[in-house]
Amino acid sequence: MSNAVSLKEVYKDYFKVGTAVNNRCLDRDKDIILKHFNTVTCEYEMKLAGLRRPDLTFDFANADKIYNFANENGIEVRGHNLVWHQGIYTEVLESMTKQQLIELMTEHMRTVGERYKKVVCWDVVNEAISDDWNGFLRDTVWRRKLGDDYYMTVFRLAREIIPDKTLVYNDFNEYEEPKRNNIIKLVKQLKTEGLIDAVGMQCHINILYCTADDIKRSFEEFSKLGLPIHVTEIDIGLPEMNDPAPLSSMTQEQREQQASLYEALFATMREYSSIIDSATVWGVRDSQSWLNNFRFERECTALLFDKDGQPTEAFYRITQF
Ligand code: 9MR
Repeated sequence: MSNAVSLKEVYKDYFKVGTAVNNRCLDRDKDIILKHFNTVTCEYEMKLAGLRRPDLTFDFANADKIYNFANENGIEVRGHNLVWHQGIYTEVLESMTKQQLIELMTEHMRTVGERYKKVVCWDVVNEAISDDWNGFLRDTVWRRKLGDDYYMTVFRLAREIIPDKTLVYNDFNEYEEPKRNNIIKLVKQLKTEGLIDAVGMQCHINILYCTADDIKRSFEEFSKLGLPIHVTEIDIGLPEMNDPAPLSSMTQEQREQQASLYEALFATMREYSSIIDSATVWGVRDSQSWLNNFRFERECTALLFDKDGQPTEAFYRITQF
């Protein structure tokens, strides 16, 4: 392993630093995780379909493995997630009545609350806001069954069943103004009933769509909510998502832009560190990233460690300031 400085050490006076882990990377990347991160999020294993079989019976094996690894090593676990339009068995949920769905969620929250006592927070509702800027909510099975205020219902349940957890609303493309305004609208509604404790800004950004100014503006606007911020899923994609260009065609200029944007993101987070709980990168090394399989297969570089587990240019930029 390289003798690079430890990320969590560098950031110890600012915020916790995290990574998304899964069962496949846990053994391979153990040393990197232990050296650099003090919080982890399960990439899949704590989602509804990660915790349950298609007949909805529980299978805790995968989530337990990560939870136990984290506990044995004094690493915090973020709970991700309770209600989302993916990571579920849509057809099974679609066949249920409203009452059955509420019972399922009640049982689900009670079970994960009791089993994963040391999980500090839960992304209670994930990605409820529509990607259509003129709309408000995304169409999901939860919304169809529980109604347009389903996120209020779900947060009320969570407050009652897992009262000791930090309850988070988590969403992406928060750097786009129209989407951000909708996220803020939803968070304010939750706040009126005291149902939310923190906001999750995912931070999946891309050099083509997001500038340092956009980043700064989003932290400024979210800071006005008066809630702590969890930066939950950082990665900075290089190429156009719809362009199947191979990695080798990326220009030096684009790589430089990526490193600069990482630098700007972490500088902005340091500036807002009084309200930032944690900054989590969405994966340990590049070969793990969901971006490798998003829309088509392509080797991506978006994280802080490359496919060989070596620190990237972005890593050096965010640790030298
Ligand atoms: O990175 C995750 C990938 O491995 C899973 O297959 C996928 C579906 O469960 O979810 C990915 O993570 C998503 C996260 O849970 C929520 N925000 C968007 C992330 C990237 O799709």
